[in-house]
Formats: sequence, structure tokens, C-alpha cells
Amino acid sequence: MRITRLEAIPYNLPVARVARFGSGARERADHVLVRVHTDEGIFGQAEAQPRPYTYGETQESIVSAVAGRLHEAIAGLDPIAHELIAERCAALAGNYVARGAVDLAVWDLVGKLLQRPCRELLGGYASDVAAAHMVSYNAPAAMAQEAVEFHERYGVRSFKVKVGRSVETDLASVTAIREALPDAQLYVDANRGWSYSDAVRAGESLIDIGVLAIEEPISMEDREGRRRLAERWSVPLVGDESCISLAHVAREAAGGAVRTVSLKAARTGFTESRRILDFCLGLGMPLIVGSQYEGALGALATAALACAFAATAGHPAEVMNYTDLADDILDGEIAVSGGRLAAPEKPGLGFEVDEDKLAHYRLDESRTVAVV
Ligand code: MUC
Ligand code: MG
Repeated sequence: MRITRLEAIPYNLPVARVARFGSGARERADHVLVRVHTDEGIFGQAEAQPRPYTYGETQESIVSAVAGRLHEAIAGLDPIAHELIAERCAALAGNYVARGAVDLAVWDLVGKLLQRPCRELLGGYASDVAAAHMVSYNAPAAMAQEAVEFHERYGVRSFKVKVGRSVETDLASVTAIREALPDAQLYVDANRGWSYSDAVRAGESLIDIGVLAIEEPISMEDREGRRRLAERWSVPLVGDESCISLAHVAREAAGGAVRTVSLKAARTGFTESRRILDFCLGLGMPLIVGSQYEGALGALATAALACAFAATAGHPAEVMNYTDLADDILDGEIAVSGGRLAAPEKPGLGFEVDEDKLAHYRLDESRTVAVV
């Protein structure tokens, strides 16, 4: 079997809840469906989500990278040859989300060939994982209300609260959630929004409220400031935007500020995520399986990654923000109950795309099919 073609289908989904955070906003869900076709008709697929404020990639750049350079890099290869495919794709610098989605689509394809779910192929440690929800900027009372709704409706007990506004607003937001859900696990993510002095002020108070970790507090360029914050805080500084590849993680670990790594299937696929995970295991450094406001397809890939490994399955994974979207192209529903999401048991990434919905939401062909 040979890979014949990489297809990149841009589509836009309706957004029910706009997500705002320290580095930007997810106002539109302008995703790309990546398909890896073969000469035997079978194909693998995965979702890419452009996050220009993190990687510089846009919907257009992802389509161009996948259908252009990445197609040229791996057309003709046997899909089972992960290492070769990864090496060829890595020849294209940057383009993390485009490369991550191609990697996931190849794994989906391999899973379909072997008739095993990716969760099993990667490690098969657990069948489900606790779900965390990211609560984005809003009035503090509304953020608390959102957390309560997720707790009552899905059983979610772990929340990543977006901070990085004024210290007062951040403290008010986290306090409101803490008071509404006294037993919830809370951690925060400033997406680099604080100044150093804001981070000092906010950090101490947030730790007093019981926050368990603080992600990307200040500019990544302020390496000395990050190191000083990490030394002063009794909870780990989590690297996210600073840890977007294995090489980044290695640099951050050596720098001494990052003490927990956010691992995202959406940018390092399964292949490089596994390398990052092994590197962190060697250092005794914990990981959190994060997300970048994925849709339903991305959330299921993230669940497969989180469930596969001992190092990730025991910690809540950020899989809930597919609920921010008013509709999706997943054929079926994601079921979270008791605060847990099971990784798909069907082969590969374990989902089917609703082709009518894809036809409706795709941007590269006329919208002819009505979706009710
Ligand atoms: C996160 O953890 O920061 C926001 C920007 C992005 O790339 O991912 C999200 C979530
Ligand atoms: Mg983050």
C-alpha cells in the first residue's frame, strides 16, 4: 500500500461560545480536515485547528502546507513507515499544526489497516480519562456559572481557568469558581498575558486559593523572569506555547522554569508527542494532555493520546471545548459522563465524518446540502 495524495479541506463550524484568553480569541472555528489517501481506497483523516497567535499558522497556510509540501514529502510512502514519514514531514520547518494533523491522519489510517484503535496501538494503558474544561474569559460570575454547568451536566471536576487580564479580575474569576465548586481541581493559564510583577502578585494569591499549576504566565522571551517565578511558586509552571516540539521541550527543561509540560496531539501528533512523553518520563517531569480548543474530531484524538499512556491517563485531559461549537462534522456524539471520556474503540481515531455536514461547512466547494 502507498500513500497517493494528501487532501486538505477547509471548513468553518458555527461557534456557540467564543473563547477569549491572554494571547487571542477563538471567534471562528476555521478548521481543516486532513485526509491521507492510498492506492487501495482506504484513507486516514484528522482535524487541524489554526492558532495563529501560537504557531503563526492560518487556515490558508495549513491547507497550503498539507496539500503542497507535505503531500510532496510523503506521497509514495508506505503508511506503516512512521519514522520515515515523520522524518520527511520534519523537513518542513514550523507548520506544527499542519504536520501534527498529517501525523494523526496517518495513525488513523494505520489503525484502520490493522483494525485497532490508536489508543491501543500507542500504549493501551486505559480506556478512559478524566475530562478537564477550559473556562475562557468572561465576567467572574459567568465563568463560575459555566464551571457549575459542566460539573452538573458532565461531571467535570477539573477546570483550567484563563487568566492574564488584570490581577483583580483573575483573582475574582478563580475565587468565584472556587466558591461555586469548593472541591474542583483548578489550574490557570495566562497565555503570557501577565507582566512579571502581575505574575508575582497573582501567583501567590492563586496558590493560596488552591490553584494547582500556572501555565505560561509571562512572555516566553523573559527567560530569567520565568525561572524566578518557577522558583518562587510552590506549584509547577506549565510550558505550553514554549513547548511546541520535542526540541522546545528539551530547551525549556534545561532552562529550569518549566516543571510540567502541556502535551497536545494537535501540534505534535502522536509520533512526536510520544517522544516528548518519553523525554519527560526520563526527567521525572509530569505532563498534562492539553488542547487548543479542538472540535469533536480533535477531542477524540486527544482522548486517544491521553488514555494510551500511564504518564497521562491519570491526569485530567483538556477534552471538553468541543462543546464550544454549535455543530460539528462528527458523525455521532461525544459522550462524557461522570466526568470521563472514553477513547474510541473503533479502528484508528475511531470516528466517521458526516459527509453531508462536511459538504455544508466546507469552504472549497459550493454549499449545496442543507443541514438541519
Ligand atoms: C491553551 O492551553 O493555551 C489557547 C491558545 C492555544 O493555542 O491553545 C489554547 C489553549
Ligand atoms: Mg495554554
